[in-house]
Amino acid sequence: MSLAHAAPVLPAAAPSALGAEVLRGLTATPKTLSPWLFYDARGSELFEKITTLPEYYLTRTERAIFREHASEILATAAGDRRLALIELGAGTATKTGLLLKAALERQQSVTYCALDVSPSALEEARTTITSQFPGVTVETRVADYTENLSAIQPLKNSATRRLVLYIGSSIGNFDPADATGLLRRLRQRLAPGDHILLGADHAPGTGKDTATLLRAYDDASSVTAAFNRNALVRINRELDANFDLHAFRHIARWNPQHSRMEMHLESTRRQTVSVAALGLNLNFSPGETIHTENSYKFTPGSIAHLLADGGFTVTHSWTDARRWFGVYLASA
Ligand code: AVJ
Repeated sequence: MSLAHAAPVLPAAAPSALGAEVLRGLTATPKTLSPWLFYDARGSELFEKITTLPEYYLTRTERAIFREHASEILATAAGDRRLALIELGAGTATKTGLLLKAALERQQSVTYCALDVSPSALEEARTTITSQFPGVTVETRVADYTENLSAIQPLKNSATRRLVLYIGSSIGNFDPADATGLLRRLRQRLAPGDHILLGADHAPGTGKDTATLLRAYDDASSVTAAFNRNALVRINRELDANFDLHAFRHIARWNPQHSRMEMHLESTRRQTVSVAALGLNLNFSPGETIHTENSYKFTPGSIAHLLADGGFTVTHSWTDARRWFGVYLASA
């Protein structure tokens, strides 16, 4: 059959998850993009670099808490049972080693189930953990834990308790209602006596000033700025857009009403950007921003409240000497 007279083929509307998100977010007022967009290969690399910046205290502070308290954390979660560990958004699982080591000091073998959307990160996690800790059986699940927690199945052996690791302040990316929803869905998959270990960054107040937070999200070497702009780099490449990277400024601001750090990309001038793959033309006025990320900051009270809404009870918490970061153990 000849196609010579067939109707012209129109570009499929938003064929990909990225296309759907760009269509939704950049045609909204105000313009927004979801932070998951940052994490292509380059963005994941930039984030890894952020975690080693002098200004980004979060990763090293949480690691120091684990270094000091891992045995106590594991002992408290275990009680008189064996533990199985599950990690949400495991990534390459660089901080998890400290907890696995402490688990292996209590029991000869440990199963560790790592969930992440990135197959390559999970393979890296498997390789490092199995070589470092022969006693750990690594299971990996490629899954978006915000949509699918089916990797977490009831245990056949009731002598084992589960400890779900949700560390690194990842919870901070969710609005309170979404965070509560996620915790509730997780709670449904757990049994009484199972625990969640939640790492949360603390709001400014006693011991931490707002300037410390602003520096953590707007570092002197501009790695965070590059991480933020990477959302546009990715849209240019994957959706054939023409964002001028020099015409969008990285902004980090503290929002005290919502107790969150925000990242935006601010248009430095009036401009029109085309996203060819979506057949979209976007107008920006000078100073208009794309809101790219929220990072909620907590107090011990607000975390206890959030966990309670999710069906968990905080039993113990640990922090650093400056109280900049908190690690919260809560029972199902
Ligand atoms: C990976 C969500 C915990 O919010 O601090 C780092 C991401 N954004 N610098 C955070 C991020 C800017 C990070 N989380």
